[in-house]
Amino acid sequence: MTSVLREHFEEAVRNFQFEGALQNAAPYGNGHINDTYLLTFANGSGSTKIILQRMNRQVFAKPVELMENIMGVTSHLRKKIMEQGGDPLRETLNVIPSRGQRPYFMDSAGEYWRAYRFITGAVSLDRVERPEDFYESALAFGNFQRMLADYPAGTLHETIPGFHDTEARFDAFQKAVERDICGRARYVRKEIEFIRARRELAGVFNRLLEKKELPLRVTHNDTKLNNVMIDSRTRRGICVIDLDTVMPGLAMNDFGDSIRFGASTAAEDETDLRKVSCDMALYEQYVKGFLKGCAGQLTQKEVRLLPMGARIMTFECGIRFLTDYLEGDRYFKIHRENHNLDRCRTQLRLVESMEEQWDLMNKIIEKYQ
Ligand code: ADP
Ligand code: GN1
Ligand code: MG
Repeated sequence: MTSVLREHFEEAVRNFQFEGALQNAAPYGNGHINDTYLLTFANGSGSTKIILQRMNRQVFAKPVELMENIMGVTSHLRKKIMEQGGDPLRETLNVIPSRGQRPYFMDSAGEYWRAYRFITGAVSLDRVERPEDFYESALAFGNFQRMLADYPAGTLHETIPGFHDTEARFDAFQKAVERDICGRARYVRKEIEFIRARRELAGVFNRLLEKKELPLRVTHNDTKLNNVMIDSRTRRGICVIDLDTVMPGLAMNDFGDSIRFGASTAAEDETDLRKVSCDMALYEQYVKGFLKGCAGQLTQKEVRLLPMGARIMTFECGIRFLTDYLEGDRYFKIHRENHNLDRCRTQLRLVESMEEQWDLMNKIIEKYQ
């Protein structure tokens, strides 16, 4: 931590309603967007863990609106969880207010911080360890969507406009290639061609939306496996986290984003592309869990389009990583040179793998429809 960041970090710690003496603080997790810290406070004979996050201001221009979304959504979920006899302290995020009674704290540099109770006795996985874990994550994301089906969608702020507008992502990519501000386009001709050859894929959902053939639902929009907490003892998917992008969206995209990350045979940043493919057994687990979690709410058309969601979300993510590489790595956190390029390559390889297995992906859906 730089000394300036430390100063603001300490300012933030002082300004939330935490109890006890700070024992330990360390960066935490593998998110690509926010700065996340795990804090441990000693109180009485025990200790309390807290997640403190500095929200990414480059990505989220309106953190106050964002926290308004999170307060609304978590209150709604809390009510449902209690009605079902669940544990609201473990099954949804719990925001800890600032000393000024707000769900965030703005430090003297104008950066926004927020704090959550740490969900104990649970893990967030960066890779599927057992197929059942992936099934559980699918159930959790499906349930999440179902529990928010009656949420007043019109009250949600759009925290990132056009977040999954794949066509707009495609256009931004084309611009980035044209401008080529870092002179990197010459290294990625093959990837550029791969994306350009699939231009039509980017517009598939927009065409259907224009024809009013798809419903907008309250969706999570960032359904990576590490955005769901799995109970360490029961191995149940207990809590969906990372609610920054909860907005009206498409069910297929929530399904698809999970597949691109969790059904891959390799890590998102694997450099040996021979190791990367879309695992059909994992895909099937997810189909099963997600449909069960959504409990019959999806239309036939949506169910039929789930494989398309996987292909499009993977394609879009590849486009986003390559765009960021071309623009000088300004959006996603990187930990090594060419990190975004490596990530882009796995996504494009996965798109290819899905294309190779396209019939099977659709057959599996038919089996559960
Ligand atoms: P990002 O937007 O950067 O991905 P997340 O909100 O997903 O940030 O947080 C990063 C990681 O921190 C998560 O993947 C998870 O491992 C952990 N985490 C976040 N919130 C909690 C929580 N309330 N309890 C336990 N772990 C959490
Ligand atoms: C980001 O925040 P995180 O790491 O859960 C990104 C997703 C991408 C993902 C790729 C707000 O997710 O859209 O699919 O990285 N989140 C945002 O790993 O852009
Ligand atoms: Mg996350």
